[in-house]
Amino acid sequence: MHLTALFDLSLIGRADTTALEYYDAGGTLHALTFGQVEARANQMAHELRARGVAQGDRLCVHITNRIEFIDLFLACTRLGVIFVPMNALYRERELRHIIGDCDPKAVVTPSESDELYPDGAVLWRVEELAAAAAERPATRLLTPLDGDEPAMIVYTSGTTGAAKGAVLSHNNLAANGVNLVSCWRITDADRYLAVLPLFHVHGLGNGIHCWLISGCLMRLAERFDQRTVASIFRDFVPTLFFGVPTMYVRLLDPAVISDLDAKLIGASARLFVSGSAPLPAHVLEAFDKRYAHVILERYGMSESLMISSNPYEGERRAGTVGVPLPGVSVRLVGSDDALVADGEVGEVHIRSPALCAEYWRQADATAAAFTDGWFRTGDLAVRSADGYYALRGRRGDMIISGGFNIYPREVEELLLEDSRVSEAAVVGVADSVRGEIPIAYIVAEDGLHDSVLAERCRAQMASFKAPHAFVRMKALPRTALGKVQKHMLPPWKQ
Ligand code: MCA
Repeated sequence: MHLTALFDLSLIGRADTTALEYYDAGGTLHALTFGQVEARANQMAHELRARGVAQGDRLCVHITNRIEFIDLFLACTRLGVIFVPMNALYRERELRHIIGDCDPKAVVTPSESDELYPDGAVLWRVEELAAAAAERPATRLLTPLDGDEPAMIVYTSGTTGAAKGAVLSHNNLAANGVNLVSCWRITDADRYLAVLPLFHVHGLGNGIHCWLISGCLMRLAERFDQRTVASIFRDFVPTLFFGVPTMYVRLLDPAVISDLDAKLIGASARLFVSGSAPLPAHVLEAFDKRYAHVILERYGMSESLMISSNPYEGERRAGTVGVPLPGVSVRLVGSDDALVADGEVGEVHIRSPALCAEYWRQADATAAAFTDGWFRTGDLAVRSADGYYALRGRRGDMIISGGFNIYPREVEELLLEDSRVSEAAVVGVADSVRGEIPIAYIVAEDGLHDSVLAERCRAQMASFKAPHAFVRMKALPRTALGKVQKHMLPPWKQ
C-alpha cells in the first residue's frame, strides 16, 4: 500500500480538524488542520520535484523536530523519494558515512555548520527550502508505486562500527502503524505529545504514523527538555505519550514534575508507552504510584519496527516486552540452532510484515542477518509459560544510553586514531537516569589528558557517544588469541 493512501484517512478524511500544534523557532505555538498539513506537503513535493528529486532518489534530512521535518517526510512519501533521517546530534564523521553510503540527491540542513558535511554534498538549507515551497501550488502530486518500494532508509550501526541502512518499505511502515493504532486503541479523540526525536523509528515510525493514521491531535516539541516538559504537559494535557525510559525516570523527579501535576497528568492521560531501552521494573512501579498508570512496554528495532508489545487490555508485566504483535512470528534459537524451551534463553529470530527486506546496497550484511527468511535480531530473550517475552541482553556489546544506541567499536576506533592511545575498550555501566553510560578503558601516554580525548569525541561524534570517564590501564585483559576480555575490566567507580 502507498503510505499516502493510509494517511488520507486523516489528511482528507479529517481535513478541517486541528491536526498539529508546533512551536516556531521563537517558541510561538501554531496550529494546523489536516487539510493544511496536506497542503504544505504538496507544496514541498512541488518544490522537491522542481529541484529534480524523483522517485527512488534519496533525500537526507538532518534537522531537529520542526514542522519542515513533517513536510519533507510527507512530500518524499508521495513522490516515492526515499527519506533518510539523520540523528541531529551526529557530527561530521557519522554524517560522512551515511551520505557516502546512500548517495543522496541533497542533504537538508539547519542554517549553520556547513563544515559538518562532506565536500561535494549538495546542501539545502531548511529555511530556504521552506520559503521556496510556500510559493508553490498546494495541488496534490502523487507518484503511484508498489507498497514494497522503499519509503525510508534508517541507519543503524552494527558490531562492525559502520552504520548500515535498513530499507523500510511503504508496506513495512503501514503494517507497523496499523498494528499500533489498533493494538493500543489510538483514536481521533487522542492527544499525542511528541517529544521523541523524529529522526529515529520510535518518534517517526511509531509517533508520526500513529498520529496520521488515527487522526488524533499531535503537539510537537523540539525535544524532551526537563525544564519545559512540565509546562507542556500542563498546557497540552496529552492522553497519549511515547517515551524512552530516561524520560520516565525524569518524570518521576519532583523537581521536574510536581506531585500535584503528576496527579493531574495521570488523571487525564490514557496511555504511556516505553521503548528503545529496557524499562527497569522499579521505574514502572514508581510511575504507577505517582501517575496511576502502568507504563506499556514494547520492543522493536529500526530494521523490524515493532516486534512485541505488552497488552493494552490484560496484564502489562514489568520486566517483559509482552507478546508478538499481529503478523509477527518470534522464535528463540539456542547456540546449537535448535529452538529453546520456555524459560531458557535464546536469540530472538523474527518474521514480520514490518521487517525490512535488506540493508541498503549491502548484500553480504543482508545475507548474514537472515536465516531461511528469519531475521536474527542479536537480542536474547526468554519466553514464559504463558507467552510473555523478557529480554536478557544482546549477543553483541551495544550500549543504550538515554534510548540512543552506541556501538563500542565505533568509539574505540576513534580513540585509537590518536597515536598516543595504544589500546581502548569501551563498555556500558549502569546509570540510574540514562540506563547505561559509556566508559573508556585505555592504555595511553601519560601526557595525554582526558580532556583532549573527551573534546575529540564530542567534536567528531554525537555527544551521547562520548565516554563519561577514561580509566587508565597498563594493559587491557586479553585472551590468548589477543581478544579484549571486557568482563575482566576492573569495575568503574565514580
Ligand atoms: C538530547 N539532545 C538533543 C536531543 N536529546 N538534541 C536534539 N534532539 C534531541 N532529541 C542534546 C542536548 O541538547 C544536549 O546537547 C545533549 O543532547 C544531552 O542532553 P540532555 O538533556 O542532558 O539529555 P538527557 O537528559 O540525557 O535526555 C536525553 C533524552 C534523549 C531526552 C532522553 O536522550 C532522547 O531524546 N532520547 C530518545 C532516543 C530515541 O528516540 N531513541 C529511539 C531509537 P549538548 O551535549 O550538546 O549540550 S529507535 C529505537 O531504539 C528502536 C527502534 C525502538 O524500539 O524504539
